Order: sequence, then C-alpha cells, then structure tokens
Amino acid sequence: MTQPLPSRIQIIGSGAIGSLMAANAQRNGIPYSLCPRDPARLTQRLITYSGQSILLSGNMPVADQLGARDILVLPVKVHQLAQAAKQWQTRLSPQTPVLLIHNGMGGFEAVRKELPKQSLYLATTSHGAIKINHHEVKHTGFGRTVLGEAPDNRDSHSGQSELVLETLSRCLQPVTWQQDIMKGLWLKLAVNAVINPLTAIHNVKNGELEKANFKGQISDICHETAAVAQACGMDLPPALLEENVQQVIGKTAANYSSMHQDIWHHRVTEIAAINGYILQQAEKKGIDVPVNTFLYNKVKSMESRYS
Ligand code: KPL
Repeated sequence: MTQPLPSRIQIIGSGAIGSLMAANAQRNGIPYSLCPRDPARLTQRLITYSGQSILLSGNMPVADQLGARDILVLPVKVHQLAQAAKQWQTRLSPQTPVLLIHNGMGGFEAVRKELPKQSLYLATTSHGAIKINHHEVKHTGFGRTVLGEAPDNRDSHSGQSELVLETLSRCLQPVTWQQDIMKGLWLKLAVNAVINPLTAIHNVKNGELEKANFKGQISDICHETAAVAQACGMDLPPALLEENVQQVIGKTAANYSSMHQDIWHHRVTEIAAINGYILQQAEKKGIDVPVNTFLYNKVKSMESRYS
C-alpha cells in the first residue's frame, strides 16, 4: 500500500530544525517552502550528519493558502507561536493539519487560542542542529522524534494523522507515534530543564554534564520536575527522568544546546517555556522548586545583559 504524502509542507521560520526538515523533505521528494522572518536569513545549505552538503534548491515560494493535503509546520519558539498562528489563521483550510515542534511547554495552548478548530499535532525531537551562519545549518546530533495528537483535537479528519506521521518520518526520522504525547513532552521538558540552563550558565557542551560535579544538581532538577509532573497528573518517577537525561547527554555530548547557542548569539532563550513553566506549575500546586528557580533567575539575568 502506498503511504500518503503531502502536496507541500509550509515551514515557518528558517531556523535549525525547520531547515533540517526542509533538507530531508527535499531528499525525499516532498515539496516544501521555508518562510524566514527576514529573507536575508533564508537557509540555503545543510551539512548533513555524515558531512555531505545539500543545497536547498527546491525551496518553493511561500504558499498563499494551504489545503487538506498540505501541512503547516511551526518549528518556532513558544513565545513566537501565537503570532505565527495568527498570521496563518485565514490561510488554512479547515482540514490543514498544523504541526508544532518546539522545546518547553505552553505552545499548543497558545496556538489553540488562535486556531480553535484546527487539528494540531505535537512533536518533540532530540536531533541537534545549529545555524552556523545566516545561510547554513549543520546537523550535529542524530536524535529521535516523538509525535502525537493534541489532547483537545476535535474529530481528526480521516487520514490526517497518517499524513503527518508519514511526512515527519521522512523529515525527522526516526519517529515514534505516542498516544499520550503530553507524557513525551514532559519527559523532554525534564531533559531541557537540565541540559539547556546548565550548559548555558557554565558555557559548556552537553557532554561536560557527564562529569561527577554535575550529578547532584541533575538529580535535584529531576526530583523537582518529577514532583511537579506528578502533581499535574503525569506519573514520571525521578529515576526515569534522570536515566533519560543521562542518555540524551551521552547521545548529544558533542553538541552545544540550543540555550547555549541563544545566549552566545544574544537571542531570547526558551527559559520561560522550560524552567519557567515548571516554576509556574509548581506555584499553582504549592511545590518548592529551588534549583529550577535558581536556574531560571540565572539565565534571565544573563539574557537581561543584552536584551
Ligand atoms: O533539545 C535540545 C536542545 O539543545 O534544545 C537537546 C536535546 C538538549 C540537545 O542539545
């Protein structure tokens, strides 16, 4: 049986993960369009994980309107999502699936306000990619991706989930479908709550966190995050979070995390959607999270030096 493929994927922005998806779409014959906020920053080349160079020669003009067989992909930071969704509100057919892929939490709630009836799909990935200059992206870490449907999707249109799964499996493989995607997002939240602020604050690659001096702090962050997750109805024991964090550290040892890169390039980080989200939920549930609070404040003060 032939698998369904989209007529096009419209990717918003021209960041590292969106560009990686575009290059893989091109390799697999899926029409795509990258849509940078600043046209002077359009990614034109990807250096693959094995060191090959791929010119993004197939980039199509930005779509005026998207149909049932197209997919809108929003690989942007949580704080940029509401505006991006607003811009596309009137350009989507009721059947166009919208795929969100970002670090941290709070993204789908922001998009849902703008697109109340659209079918939303949520994904998280541990692939590492870096924008090395305005026009080039390097795939630095071969990770994995999990995908699922937003918990409040109304009736999904027939074939939509298959279409999104098949497409993402070609653009960000390997992809696992997760029935309870919120659990997958919490697991990734714990990974980002550890790796991102610690690497940014200490100005180190992910692999440096394997050293013994970080062990206690990593364990504390996982215990705090597990307590908050539990209070939010997610059964994720601290030992499971810790094991998963250590695995990702090992697999991405040679990478600089996205928060390290954001601080380095004086960009707004995702701290609000990562440790900030944990703080928010902890406050609602009356849980103390001193280590997450310290990391949040520290990264905020680093950001405030340039923003
Ligand atoms: O998601 C990441 C990030 O840098 O944002 C990890 C998995 C930590 C890889 O660096």
